Amino acid sequence: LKRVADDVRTVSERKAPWFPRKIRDLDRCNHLITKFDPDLDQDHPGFSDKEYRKRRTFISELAFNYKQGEPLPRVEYTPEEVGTWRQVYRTLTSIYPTHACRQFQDGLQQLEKECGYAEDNIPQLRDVSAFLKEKTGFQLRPVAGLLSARDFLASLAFRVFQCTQYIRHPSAPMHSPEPDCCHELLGHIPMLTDHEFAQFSQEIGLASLGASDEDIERLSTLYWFTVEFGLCKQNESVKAYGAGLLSSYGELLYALSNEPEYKPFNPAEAAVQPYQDETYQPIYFVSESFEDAKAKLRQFSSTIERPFTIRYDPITSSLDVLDQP
Ligand code: HBI
Ligand code: FE
Repeated sequence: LKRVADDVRTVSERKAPWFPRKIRDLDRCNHLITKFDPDLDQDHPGFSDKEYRKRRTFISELAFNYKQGEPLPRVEYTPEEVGTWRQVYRTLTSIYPTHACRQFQDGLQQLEKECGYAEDNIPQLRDVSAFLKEKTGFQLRPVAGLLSARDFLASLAFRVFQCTQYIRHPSAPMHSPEPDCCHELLGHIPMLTDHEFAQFSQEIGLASLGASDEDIERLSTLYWFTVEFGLCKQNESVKAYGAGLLSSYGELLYALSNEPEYKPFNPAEAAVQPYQDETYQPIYFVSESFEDAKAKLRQFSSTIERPFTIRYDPITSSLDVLDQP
């Protein structure tokens, strides 16, 4: 009898998973996925490098000990780390003029002028966060590695971007199996200086709060094909805006070659498209514009069933949760 009763429960009776309601609750959104951890993954380029792993532990501790509202920790990078950054920075910036979308290039130019972006300097999260806060209201918090999709998306709802602060292993400067500061600072941050894109990111986050595991999986796939691997039309041509592309020289060239298949961006389709996290994507979605992508995302989000409505209050950085009638 009980099972029958469970099955006929309506959406409004189902218990939603816990979610943060105020920005300080993000201190509890720190569940890591250990898939690519150099201490546990034998294929990680840093697996057998004791010094590298020690360094990683030190930088991880900064993130684990961080509490919302504290000044972001500064890291003094070693000449070897800066050397890795330089190699990545040089290679990628050489193809941005032809491959990156306009918003990305504008953002990067401002960051070079105001935030210490340069080939001989790894920018500090504290400076970048202060800059973004003034531009689009986004701020950063340090994270020790790959976060669970639920926690990662939840932070976007508060315009908080969780950022790793370590750098990839020097033996593989052009590739990293996990997010690192090259991916965050070069791939993600320039786009977060754009208002439309910032809003798009926050809306994926808001849609994720209290969602079922299945819906989190769909939203995280949608995030993958937009924020990570998205392309967009720009003056008759196609350019990249996804951070996974803009932080990977090889895939950025490949994505804009005539090899992969393109599909027009459609959230319902992108949310269930199988994807690759080990090799290049066989399929990319092309948005008309960020305005258009945002409108389509809103439409899609409204199909996610939740027993409440959420409104974000930017004055207090907290959520109003309203029960539906
Ligand atoms: N964690 N640190 C970190 N950085 C990301 O870019 C990231 C993440 N966790 C999940 C994730 N990205 C996405 O691929 C989606 O699953 C949300
Ligand atoms: Fe990313």
